[in-house]
Amino acid sequence: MKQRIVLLLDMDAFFAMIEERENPRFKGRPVVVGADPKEGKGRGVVSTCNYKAREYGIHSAMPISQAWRLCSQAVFLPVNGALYSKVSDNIMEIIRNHATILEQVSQDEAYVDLSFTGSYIKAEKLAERIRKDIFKKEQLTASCGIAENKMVAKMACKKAKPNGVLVVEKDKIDQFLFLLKIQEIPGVGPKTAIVLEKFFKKRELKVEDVKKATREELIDLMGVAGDALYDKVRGIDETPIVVNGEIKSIGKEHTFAKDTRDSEEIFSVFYELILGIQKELQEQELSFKIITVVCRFHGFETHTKSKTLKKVSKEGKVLKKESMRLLLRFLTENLKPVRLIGVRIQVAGKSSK
Ligand code: TTP
Ligand code: MG
Repeated sequence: MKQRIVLLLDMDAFFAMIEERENPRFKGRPVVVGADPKEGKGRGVVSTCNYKAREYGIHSAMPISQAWRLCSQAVFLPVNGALYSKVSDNIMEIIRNHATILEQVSQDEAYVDLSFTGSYIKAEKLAERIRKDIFKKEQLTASCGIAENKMVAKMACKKAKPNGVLVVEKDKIDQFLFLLKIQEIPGVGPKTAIVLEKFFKKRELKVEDVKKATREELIDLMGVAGDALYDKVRGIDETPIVVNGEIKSIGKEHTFAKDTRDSEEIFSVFYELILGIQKELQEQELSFKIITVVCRFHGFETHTKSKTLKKVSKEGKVLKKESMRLLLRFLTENLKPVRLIGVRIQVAGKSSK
């Protein structure tokens, strides 16, 4: 069976980092986003805070009055939901430019299927490219966990934070889980931890301790949650990535390190982009009808050209021929150096085999 590679990308201190970006004067200061602290008398909670504020013990869901007591000199800001939603959409769009199968699980977090890269090394390189792209376009940092399933990817991402990537290969999962506290397994809260501590007659349980119980014992203790926990402590999770909505388009783009008119360079990069799309088309058995090529020239002048096919196709050679034609038209019509090229197809549906 083909190896599964799952990426979990989660933005760092999401709301707070957006506020820092918008207000450079807050740089280096603790920033808390949430309810109004009203000089310590405020009600409501902290939505999030930056990493500087976390050094004072402040965290999400903490009463805002407590956050005030911990660090009254922090910058306290209200939640600007409309702005964060817009940024969230932009982030998801950036990720979609690199990979198609994506499940957004919250405003700042998405699982992405990177199995198509074929190896953990290539998946890690792609994760770095996505992070770089997000930073370039939004001046925000993201962290990534990469593993063969969603649960381990999520745990790896947490360990990679802030601004990092952690890959946990399949044969390293046991080692990764070995010394973690049982509460670090997603879904194990304080109440479950107490139930387990009673059962094992031991405090501060590690994942390794819980592995000593049989499946039956855990089911007796916790019902279906116990059944799931038996697998979780072994790093087993077969939950699929559920794409939100339908896959509407597949696109790839490349920004040249230096603006160029070297047609050999331009066409060879373009060909790689086409191959990438072709691979995804085949893997997901999709067909297309509209092809769009984008070209950004020196000075940020951006143009797109599209071709609508007479009938739906799933053929890589059709994609190649038509998109190369569009690119050629760009290069003959405009003689400026090229900064970015991209190609996108509008998915028409599942192709019949
Ligand atoms: P998280 O990803 O949980 O937190 P974060 O991005 O602020 O920090 P990090 O991932 O680096 O640990 O949540 C994303 C956003 O969701 C967060 O910026 C604010 C919001 N949020 C709340 O409003 N209330 C909460 O209790 C949590 C956990 C998050
Ligand atoms: Mg986050």
